[in-house]
Amino acid sequence: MLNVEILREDFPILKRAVQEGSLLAYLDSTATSQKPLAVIDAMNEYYRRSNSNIHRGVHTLAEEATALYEAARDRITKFINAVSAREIIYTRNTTESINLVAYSWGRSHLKSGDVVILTEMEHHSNLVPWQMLQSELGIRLEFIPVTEEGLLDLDAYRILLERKPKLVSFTHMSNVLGTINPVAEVATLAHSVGAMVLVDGAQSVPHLPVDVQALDVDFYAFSAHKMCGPTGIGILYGKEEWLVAMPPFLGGGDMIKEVHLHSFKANSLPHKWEAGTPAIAEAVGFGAAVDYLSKIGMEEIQTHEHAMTEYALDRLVEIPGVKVLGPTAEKKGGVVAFTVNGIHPHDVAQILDRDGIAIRAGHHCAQPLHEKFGIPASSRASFYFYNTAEEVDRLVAGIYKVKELFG
Ligand code: 7TS
Repeated sequence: MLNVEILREDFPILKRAVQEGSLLAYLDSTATSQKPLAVIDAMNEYYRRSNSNIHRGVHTLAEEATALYEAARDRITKFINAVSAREIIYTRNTTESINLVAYSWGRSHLKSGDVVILTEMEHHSNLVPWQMLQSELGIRLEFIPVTEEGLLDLDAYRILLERKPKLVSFTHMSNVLGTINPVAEVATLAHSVGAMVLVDGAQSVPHLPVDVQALDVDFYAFSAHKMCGPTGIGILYGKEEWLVAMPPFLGGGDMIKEVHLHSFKANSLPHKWEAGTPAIAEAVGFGAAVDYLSKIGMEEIQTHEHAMTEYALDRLVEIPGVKVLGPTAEKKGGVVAFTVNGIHPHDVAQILDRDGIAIRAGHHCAQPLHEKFGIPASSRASFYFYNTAEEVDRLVAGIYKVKELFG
């Protein structure tokens, strides 16, 4: 069992009063998580003590900065059980990681008529890069349907596989429905027809144990800022053989071995994929975040969030006119999107904010999924290990208040 009250002490922002003196109830970690002192202090200390550019100086600070940057990569490698740090590429975020694959692998491996399979529950980050290739190269996009319950329709997927896709790209966990998809099963089926597999792990790596070797995926993308780390840095995991073979994404300093007026030789992994001065302090903060999460334990985090989700679902179904999207707690993570009959999600969020309760409203960058369910938008509460049952109670009381205000 997590000692949530003790863990909350690590997050200065959770002590903040917002709006008319109400204590913050932060129920929006799906958008971005809050940051513990361990991360804030690591970045602060880096700037105070070791700030320098990396991989290019011989002076002490340059060596320290390089060591810190690479030590963080080593921790991230272990955290998702990659084979080696050469498979861990720093990017800006999940979005950039997916764009890197679309740009480099997509443009060198796909041609007109090739099929790429996505799902109806994707974040725009895993839709638009492929739509861009659709217009540019004439690839064909197919979508695994989402059932009424909010699960992937695997029977329909098996039929889609008969079209011999080149790639299957899908989210590990939906940022709206909370659905946790059977990644290993989807990947095995994809590989059986020779397709590559890319997984959007933006919502899974922060909330459950992830082992990329056990899942046997080709690419896996995630962001630091949703897992207690800073904004501006993310990861693309890729199997070494693909990362070696693919043409570079961005060209410039650090990603080269040698450059002549008319040619260049790309650097070895992982540096081939990191052109220009990277987010060094952010990498240091990312490493501290991974240490922090590892110390708590990803299983424990998942168990706590499951309990929160179960409790929230129980309480929300009590409220007349409230409809929750997605499956039961057993099949999802700590994301609870809902509608309140006759009241716009933005009004729900705005009124909750008056009592310090932070939730998100809108289509959550998953507009096609909302279209599928015939709604323009939803309200969404999401949980992390620092959330409490009392905050769920405040959410529920807040929704009753919203209903009262709107008659
Ligand atoms: N994929 C999923 C499943 C996501 O939830 C998000 C962000 C992204 C990709 C993009 O991550 P980024 O770090 O590149 O921006 N999701 C959300 C959200 O649900 N509310 O705000 C951001």
